[in-house]
Amino acid sequence: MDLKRIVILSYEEIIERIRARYSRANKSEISRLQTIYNIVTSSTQSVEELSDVLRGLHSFYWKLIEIEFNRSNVEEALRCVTRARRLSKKFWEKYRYLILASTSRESRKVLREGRGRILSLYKRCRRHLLLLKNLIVYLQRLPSINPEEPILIVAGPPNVGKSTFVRSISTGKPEIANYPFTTKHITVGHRDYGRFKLQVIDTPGLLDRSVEEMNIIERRAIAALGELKGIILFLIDPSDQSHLDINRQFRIIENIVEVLADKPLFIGINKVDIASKERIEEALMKAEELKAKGIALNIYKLSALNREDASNVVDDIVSKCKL
Ligand SMILES: Nc1nc2c(ncn2[C@@H]2O[C@H](COP(=O)(O)OP(=O)(O)OP(=O)(O)O)[C@@H](O)[C@H]2O)c(=O)[nH]1
Ligand SMILES: [Mg+2]
Repeated sequence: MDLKRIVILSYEEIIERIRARYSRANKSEISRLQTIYNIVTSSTQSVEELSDVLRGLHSFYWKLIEIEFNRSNVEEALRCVTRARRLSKKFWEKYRYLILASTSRESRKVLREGRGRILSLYKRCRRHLLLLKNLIVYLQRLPSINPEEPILIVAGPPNVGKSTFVRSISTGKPEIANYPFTTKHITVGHRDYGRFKLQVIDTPGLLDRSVEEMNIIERRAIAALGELKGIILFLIDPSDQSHLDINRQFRIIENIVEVLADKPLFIGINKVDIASKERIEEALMKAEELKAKGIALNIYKLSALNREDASNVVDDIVSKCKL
């Protein structure tokens, strides 16, 4: 999507622009009204392009928009601005005619009325214009993901090493820190396999609660897990660094099984360099249960800090999924 050229001004910015242009010239009433009409039109022109972009947007991006902005608010905003554009054209045509038909004394009054009617259309859209302006900035910052190309989604509880894994095996450079919810947004890195580029998606951590109870940060991860046709690597942390015990970490998988639908799921028992043997065994047993039930396709023991380890995992997943 090409959003770089799309700009929508807020109501205040539109007024500011009109003021700057208005004070410059000693113009006739007609050209003053034309200036106003031209400015409101050009400042909101992108609303049509934005509508086109939104119409073609993949459901993953729509899910994210829903989380941040609420879909009906976006649709209402588009309707409001589109209506203002349509009606301001009518008013411009009407008042241009009225100015032409009036005496020079009347024409000032007619101009004032025409300007008032055009501007009040946009004033009514004040909060909608702001929403669309923010939406464009938000869309411009979203990672570019091609839903048709292979995707590996790295998910799991907070602080288990998801970002470390993504950094180890791809061009992605997500922030890493030893506390939960370091990652707050979806990011993407790439891993080149020659015949294709694997898109590796880092997601925010999930807690063991129902999807309905999840906060906005977790729901961003759910948007990726639910809407992208990807392979999932779910990481588990059996070390003492984990904030959730092993049972609770595995419960997350049960909670999101429906979201995952039939996507291939792999389990990575991470941080084996610092976890105790007993806890690794405990995690392995849990993972084996999921494998026996056909929920997980394969299980890996790894340390995401070790690039070779992490690379072997992703290469095996790619070959098992015949990408
Ligand atoms: N010893 C060891 N530490 C690891 C390993 N993987 C990650 N860590 C450490 O675990 C901490 C959390 O790593 P992150 O990669 O930020 O974890 P995350 O899952 O992305 O965390 P959130 O984004 O907060 O959900 C960091 O201090 C990492 O250095 C590992 O395999 N071994
Ligand atoms: Mg992270």
